[in-house]
Amino acid sequence: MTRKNLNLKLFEKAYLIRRAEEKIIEVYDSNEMKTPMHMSMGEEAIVSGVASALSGLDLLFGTYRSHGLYLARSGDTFRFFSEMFGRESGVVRGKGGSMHLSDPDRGLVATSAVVASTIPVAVGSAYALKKKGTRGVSAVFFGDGAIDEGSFWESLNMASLFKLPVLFVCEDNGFAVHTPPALRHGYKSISAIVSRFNCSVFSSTSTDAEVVFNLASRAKNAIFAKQTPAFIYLKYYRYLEHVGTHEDFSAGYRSQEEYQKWLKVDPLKILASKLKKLGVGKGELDKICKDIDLAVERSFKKARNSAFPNPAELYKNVFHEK
Ligand SMILES: Cc1ncc(C[n+]2csc(CCOP(=O)(O)OP(=O)(O)O)c2C)c(N)n1
Repeated sequence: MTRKNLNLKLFEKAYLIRRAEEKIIEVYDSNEMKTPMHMSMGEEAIVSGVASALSGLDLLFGTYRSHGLYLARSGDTFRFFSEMFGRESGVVRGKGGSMHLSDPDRGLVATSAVVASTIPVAVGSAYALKKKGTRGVSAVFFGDGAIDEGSFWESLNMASLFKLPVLFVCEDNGFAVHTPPALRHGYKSISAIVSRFNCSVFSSTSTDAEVVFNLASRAKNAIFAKQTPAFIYLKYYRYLEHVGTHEDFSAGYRSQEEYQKWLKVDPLKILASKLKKLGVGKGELDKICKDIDLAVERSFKKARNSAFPNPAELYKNVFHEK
């Protein structure tokens, strides 16, 4: 793929994620969407970059902040919005909401509201991939807060010991809810500690999706070349509050100035200006955006008018079936 085509693909994914979340913001305060909402705005370079470096053989696992992951993998805004509205046509038939998007048929195995809970599951899946001889990896996305859980370290240890094809993707937005790492960690650098394991470590503070794509591609190659797991440490800035669709600068734990700095390197801005340099005209880019806007509008409307699940379905496809 040419650089231009790669950046076009990354832009399309990132723009779709941003537009889909902007649509959520338009209605969320009306309470039609009953699910708690953890927005991913600011994070688009990570999900679109890593997801584009993975293939259909690779499995994905995420957290409650996985709108981008689902959309980057599927591009399916109709099932996405349907899930937010709690409709039968939703990703998990309206029963999971924003925090439990999963689409095993497309390789998105699970996302969960319980911090760090998908990490050991991803390690188990990687064990299965290795046993079956499938040339795929289990890529698991989590925040820096998940590093505070014992299950992360146990999972890293097992993956390193058994030489499993796990791609650990740590998305550090600087806080676990409102608490910075300095108040949570008895060490300075996550990457430095993880690199003491039998695990390849990569890191970047870039919000350029192409940089993330290249890093994830190298990490994936290292998994097979060295027969070890790989860990990618990436920084981003969460634009909105921890849970909800508003800004929260009045909460006092972070500053507007910091936000303004990150806005200058907004992932979409970076991709758009790079595309310009790569010869994509304004008309071409506007057309791409317009087509995505239209698809988002249509699927949003259709989802909003779709049917709720039948109440008789309440206990079907859940943990404890009746
Ligand atoms: C096992 C568990 N403990 C505590 C919580 C409450 N909780 C929800 S989000 C969160 C912070 C997680 O921060 P991080 O992993 O960095 O993710 P981010 O929200 O920054 O994406 C906590 C402690 C939870 N959901 N699960």
